[in-house]
Parts: sequence; structure tokens; C-alpha cells
Amino acid sequence: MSKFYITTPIYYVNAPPHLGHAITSILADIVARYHRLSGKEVFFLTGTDEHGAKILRASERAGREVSSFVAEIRESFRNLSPALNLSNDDFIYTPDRKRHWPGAQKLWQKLKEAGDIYKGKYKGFYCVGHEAFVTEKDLVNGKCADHDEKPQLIEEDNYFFRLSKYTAEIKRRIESKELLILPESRRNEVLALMEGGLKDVSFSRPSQDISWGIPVPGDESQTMYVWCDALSNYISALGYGSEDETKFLKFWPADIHFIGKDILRFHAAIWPGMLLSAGLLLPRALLVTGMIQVGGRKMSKTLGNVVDPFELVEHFGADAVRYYLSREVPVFDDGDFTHEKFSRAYEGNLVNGLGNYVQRISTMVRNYFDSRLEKPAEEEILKVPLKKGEVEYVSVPYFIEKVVFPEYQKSMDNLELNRASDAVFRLLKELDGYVQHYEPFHLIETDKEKTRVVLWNLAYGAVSLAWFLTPFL
Ligand code: ME8
Repeated sequence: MSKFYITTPIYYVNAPPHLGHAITSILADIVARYHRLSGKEVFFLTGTDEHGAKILRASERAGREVSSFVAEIRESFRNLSPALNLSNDDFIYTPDRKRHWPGAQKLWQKLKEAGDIYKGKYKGFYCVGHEAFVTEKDLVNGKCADHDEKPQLIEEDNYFFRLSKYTAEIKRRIESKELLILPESRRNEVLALMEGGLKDVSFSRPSQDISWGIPVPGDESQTMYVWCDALSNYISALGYGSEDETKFLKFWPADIHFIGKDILRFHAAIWPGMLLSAGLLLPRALLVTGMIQVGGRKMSKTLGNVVDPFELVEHFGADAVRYYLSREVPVFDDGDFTHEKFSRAYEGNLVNGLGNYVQRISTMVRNYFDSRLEKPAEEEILKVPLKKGEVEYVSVPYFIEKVVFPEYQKSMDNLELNRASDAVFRLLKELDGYVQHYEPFHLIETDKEKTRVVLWNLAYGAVSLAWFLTPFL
């Protein structure tokens, strides 16, 4: 059986999850479920990123001791899975000394052995919101444009990672699509970034300033930089660095890392650099999503304009949220969230479309056929073909098998999730047209046998819709 390893980012626990986290996790879940449906052995990982200045500061602001603060928020991220019906196989969090630390430290050790870690002085602007050094050109009026706050000027001893050494190889892997970056526009963006060569990156901070994190192996006076710590979750969760690396050997490399465009640089440059340095395989693909916005600005904890996924689920149910986020929001572009748009989508395609269709068909089957329909003979099915505009398809099952399924499968394989669900909802439209054409609710009065065959086709359509929608709903 072939394997399929898929991940979400590990989310910061400075505040509970919002709809932005929900969307990434739902999209990854859809892909994971699809690959399970196609018979692969899937490992789907999510988790939380809990170290660093940003988290420490959030706990201080809340007047809380950091480890109990993070544990509480971690639980709300963990609860996203039952609330949204996510099918993740595992959940990793960075303060887990047993599961995460050995992998993160082993990876550091490998980079060091490769001669790619060296000590130096860092001077620059640090944006705590980004957990990254920013340059003057990232600032607007002296403030970080994303986080609306002044970065700190920092001068300190750091360990550096020799990322520059790997520029050419990373570029080659991306160009040759051995490391596939989707969509194309993000791939070009990353390649442009590499034009001038990648710079070495700071990989640690003095422990006296940042104690909340993983100590650098062999030098307790330094704490691992959050990104070096965080990125290694993708392999520590598989047991890399533990006594039993079976799962790592089986599932690595990742088939897809799902990420938002805000963390592309880390995943397309630093992470491949680290893996090359350690002599490990690179992930096969990065799927880069757009951002959900509210009134034109990224939905973010730091900006305080968030929508609570738990509240939406409570009102509308998990399927409505999954439907909206996977279909009404473009995967690769930014999309605005408004409650009006959400309600309209819910009422339209779900309640009036799918819900109404299944309700009408099942009611008729129950009332007139005692809830049972045997498959009619082939020639009976051929007598009630599907008429689709000018074209006539020999039957509903034929149309599903020869037209809908290939389109669905191709789109899912190409990670064009919106297109795949478009194909499914087009099928629903055709089935609605079929109802209108044969009018089973009138036909039943004059020809019960023909109605039986028409309803069988419609029920077959409903079952197919359910199958196609399994990854989505
Ligand atoms: O960056 N719209 O964590 P994070 C869509 N810990 N997706 C959004 C979003 C929005 N408005 N806001 C967040 C981190 N996301 C690091 C990652 S991985 C080794 C470490 C999603 O809590 C999107 O996938 O800021 C984004 O990349 C991720 O959450 C960032 O979550």
C-alpha cells in the first residue's frame, strides 16, 4: 500500500484558534481523506508551536504561568479536530520533551556536524509578531505592516545556519519541481527571492533573553530559534531522533506541507536548507493558501479581527463551515469573510441545493416504495436517459462514471479542490434538471414502474454525491 504524509503548520498558541487556522486544517483534511478513500496509508499531522518571545509575552500579558497558559490554548487547538471533523492521525506540540525535543536536537546536531552552524553577532530589527528579523523595507512608518508595531533593535550573540551554501541546490529542486510549490505564482515569488542568493539565518537567541524554548545542544546559554524548533516538528512527530524511527523511515518525506503564504519563505528556503544539510529528503510539495481577510486585512490574532470557528460550528454545524471554507473561499487567493456571505452559501447550495434534493428523493422512495429500490434492468435504465441541454447521456450512472468522476479525480489529484467540488455541484445541478424533466412527483400518478426507474437513478445520484463529498463534508 502506498503511503501519503500530509501536514498543517503547527499553530502559535498565543490565542485560541480562529477561522484562518480552521481553513488550512480543513483543506489538508480534505486531501488526507481523499487519499485514504483512494486506498493509501495516510498520516495526517497537525499541532501547536508553543515556544518563543511571542508566546511568552502573551502569557505574561494574561498574567499566567507560561506552561499552563500554553497547555490550555493547546487544548482548544486540539478541540478543533472533533469540532470540524478533522481526521488527523496525530497532534504534536513543541514543549513535548519526549516526542519533540529529541528530534529537534538531533537535527541541530546534524547541521552542526555538516559544519553549517557557526557563532556570530546579530544586529537587526526583530518583529515579535513575525518571530523573525525584518528589514527596513518591511516597515511602514517604522512599524511592521502586518503587526502594526515597532520591531525591537537587537544586538546579540547568535548561532547562524549557513543557508547561503544551499541556495543553488534549493533553487534547482524548486525549478525542477522535485520540490513542487503550488500555485505557480508562489513558486515564482520564491525563485525571485533566491535570485540574489539566500543569506545565512540566525538560529538561536541568548537564553537569558528567551528561556522559553529548546536549549541548543552543547550550549545551554543559547535557546534554539523558534523556526528551527518549529520546522523540525514534521520529522520529530514521526519519531526522528527517538529510539524508534520506523514511522519516520516509512512516511518521510512529506507528500504535502499545507501552509499559508505568510510562512512560505521559511518552508521554501530554511526548511529545505536544513534538510539538505542533514542529508534528508525534501518534502515533495508545498501547497500555499491565501489568507482569509476581514474588511481587506488578514484575519489574525495579533490584529484582533478574528472569527471563532467554534461559534460558527455551534450555529451551523461542522459541514456548513467545511463547505464554506473549502468552496466559497478560493484556495490560493485571499478571500473576505462576512457572516452574510457565509449564510448565503449555507442557505443556497447546502440547504436549498443538496439538502433539498436528498430530502425530496428520500421522501418519495420512502412513501411510494417502502424505502427500497432494487437496481432496474439495464434496458429499463436506458429508457430514462439524462438529457443535458443538446446532449443526451445514455444514463445517469454513465454520466457520473464517464464525465463527473474523471473530472473530480483529476482535480483532486492536482489539488484543485474548488474545481473538484465544482464538478460535484454540477452533478447536483444535472440531477435537479433530471427531476424537472421527468417530474417523478407527477409521474407517480400515471406510471409507477417508470417512476421506480427514475427514482433509482436519482437515488444513485444521491449516493454518488455522498461518495464524492466524503472528503469535503
Ligand atoms: O506561523 N487565513 O503559526 P500561526 C488563512 N507557528 N490562513 C491563516 C490565517 C488567515 N487569516 N491566519 C493563519 C505560525 N492562517 C507558525 C508556523 S510551521 C512549522 C510554524 C493559517 O499560528 C495559515 O496556514 O501564525 C498560516 O500559515 C498559519 O495559519 C500560521 O499560523
